[in-house]
Amino acid sequence: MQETKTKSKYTNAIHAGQHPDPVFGGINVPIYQSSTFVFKDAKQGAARFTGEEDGYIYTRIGNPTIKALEDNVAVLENGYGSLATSSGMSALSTLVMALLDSNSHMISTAAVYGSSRTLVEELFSKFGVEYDYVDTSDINNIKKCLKPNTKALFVETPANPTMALTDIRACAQLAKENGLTLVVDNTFASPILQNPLDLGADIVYHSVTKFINGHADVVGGIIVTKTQDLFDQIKKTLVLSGATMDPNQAWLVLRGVKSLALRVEKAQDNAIKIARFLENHPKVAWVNYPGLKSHPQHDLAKNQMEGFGSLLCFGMKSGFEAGQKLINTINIPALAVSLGGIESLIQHPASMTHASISRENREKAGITDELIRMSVGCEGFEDLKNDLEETLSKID
Ligand code: LCS
Repeated sequence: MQETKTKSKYTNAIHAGQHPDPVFGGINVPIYQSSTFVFKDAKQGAARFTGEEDGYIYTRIGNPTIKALEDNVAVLENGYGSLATSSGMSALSTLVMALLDSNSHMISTAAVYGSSRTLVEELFSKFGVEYDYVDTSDINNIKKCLKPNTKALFVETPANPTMALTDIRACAQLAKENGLTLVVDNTFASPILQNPLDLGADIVYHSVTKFINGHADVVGGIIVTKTQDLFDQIKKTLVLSGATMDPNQAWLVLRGVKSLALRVEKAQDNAIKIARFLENHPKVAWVNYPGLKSHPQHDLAKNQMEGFGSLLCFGMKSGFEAGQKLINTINIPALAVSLGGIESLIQHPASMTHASISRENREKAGITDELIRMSVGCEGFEDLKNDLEETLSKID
């Protein structure tokens, strides 16, 4: 399925999977806003359904605009193929449905996006899926939870919102030894900075709402598999569950992805400077950013990532109240959830993105009340720094 694997990520983000409109030569893939596709005759319709003939049938099963996005991200992640979904959450629910059943067990990173955990704890548990959420930054914690019916290991690295990392190569080894499918949520790194399939993972998925689209105007998800077998298994689940993407959504994401490498580069250049600024600020107690030497897994970040990204979290010396004051008064970063967009955002995970997790589980996962998460965008660094400096100066 791949075509431009050997080119740079700048080139692939712009060109992979993209073909000019075959009718008029328009440079962008058109929005094929059609729910269904006309067959020349009954024989052709039947041949499309059996798979004897390639071609489109119905948009839930496949659509040329969605396919262009899928081909693009498959190349960026070095995968066999990819499947676009209606949201990041539907990418995850499709994977759980495809890989697990009422007799099986999964292990996952504890500090994942709040709804990702709640989905399994509250919804899939109703269908008999067993789970353990552990600190996967220590491989021994995963080993301790292995059971005869463990089928899949879900890892989010860097983790939302703690920025803890998990060693993907070590997990891949463990997964291989124990017959597990290793799934990595690569949303925080984006395909520009980390390619889990190259490190031994079987499946990678993204909330494309974040970096891949990058402009806070689409909710979407994507799954990339390493093999055709996994692709076929997941495609069947996705087409049946109907959690597919819409062509309009796909077209917007195709527009966003063209600048992915540039946005990631600029945002992380800002983020490392912001992280250093905060780390040296007398009112800030701690900063978690994989690019700082103080990050406990800084070496792992250098080893498995091609950059440190643009998400960070921190706590104020005077605690929760000071953090709340900061997010209420800061000017440029908007007080809003989501991340990975061109604009900076700031939020309070314990009461917002991770509020659906019990306090006990949140605290065990390191998501304390004082933790503030910032998604650093592509604004001018001096503007972001001056804004933070001025805001901090007004907080006790
Ligand atoms: N995976 C990660 C790492 C996420 O951060 C999110 C959403 C999802 C999956 C789900 O994707 P969605 O369905 O929203 O496209 N994270 C959010 C966050 O931290 N703030 O708002 C949404």
